[in-house]
Amino acid sequence: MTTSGLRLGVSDGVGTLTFDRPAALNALDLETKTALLAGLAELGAEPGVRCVVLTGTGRAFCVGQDLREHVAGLATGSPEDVWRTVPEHYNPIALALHGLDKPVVAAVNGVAAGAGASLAFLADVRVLAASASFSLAFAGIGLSCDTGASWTLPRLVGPTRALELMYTGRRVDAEEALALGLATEVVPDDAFAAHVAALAARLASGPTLAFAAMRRAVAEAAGRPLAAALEVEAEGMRRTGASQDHRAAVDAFLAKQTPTFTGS
Ligand code: T3D
Repeated sequence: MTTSGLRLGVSDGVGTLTFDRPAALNALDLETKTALLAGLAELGAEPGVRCVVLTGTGRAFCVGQDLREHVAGLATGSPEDVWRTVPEHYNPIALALHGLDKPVVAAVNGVAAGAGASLAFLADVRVLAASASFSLAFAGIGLSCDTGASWTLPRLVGPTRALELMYTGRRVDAEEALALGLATEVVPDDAFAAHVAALAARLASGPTLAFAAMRRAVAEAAGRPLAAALEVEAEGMRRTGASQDHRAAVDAFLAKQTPTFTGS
């Protein structure tokens, strides 16, 4: 299904959201932001979707805010109207992505800039095509940062490197992204689509409940003392320990068989 600048597809347990405005390097206009928020809600609520992939069409992943729309808004409306997009779109999108109870893969097919980079940083796994790159870009247009970059980036690369990347907005190519910990893996361009499909299929056939509990535990642990993290872990273990997936997988292990996970 295509809604404005975004395509949503579901196949074999994998929900894919594809930015599809290649002529604008998949910049986020109002329609695309609205569709992204709705798409995340739809995939999040669909139990048959067990892994979510975010990717782009053409030579970009996503280059953040559509600056043509932004400038047109500043020219015709009040600045307050333009800036409402942060609390009304970018923040809910970041929270929706972060709050999904299934693995999220950013398949970074090309350049990811500004809020486009921030979206990728919110994923659990960032697979980069060899020709892909990141740019924090915000400083280049005299802006701060949004869509969670102040929260994700220091956690990924440490505060000093995070500020260096934000201050300069410089291009970080795929190999450097891997070295910095911004990329989980880098794949040659011609093998990229097949690699992402295999990875997503693998995650979608995994123990969904356990993945969701891990996702939550890791996110919650980030800003909490050890004792609180241990409580979240204990609750996750209690819930996943009561699942059919767990029982079936333990039985399969003892019988030297391969488990089948159903997400129940
Ligand atoms: O209220 C609010 O809106 C606040 C929200 C802010 C959130 C944000 O995301 S702010 C950050 C916005 N993004 C940027 O500042 C990135 C700007 N783009 C770039 O720095 C470069 O284009 C790239 C590094 C991403 C890629 O460079 P390059 O050399 O590969 O391509 P290019 O030639 O610069 O761009 C190609 C076309 O895409 C060009 O259009 P044209 O001349 O072919 O008609 C360019 O204008 C267009 N384009 C690139 N980025 C954007 C864009 N069009 C609209 N919005 C963009 N963000």
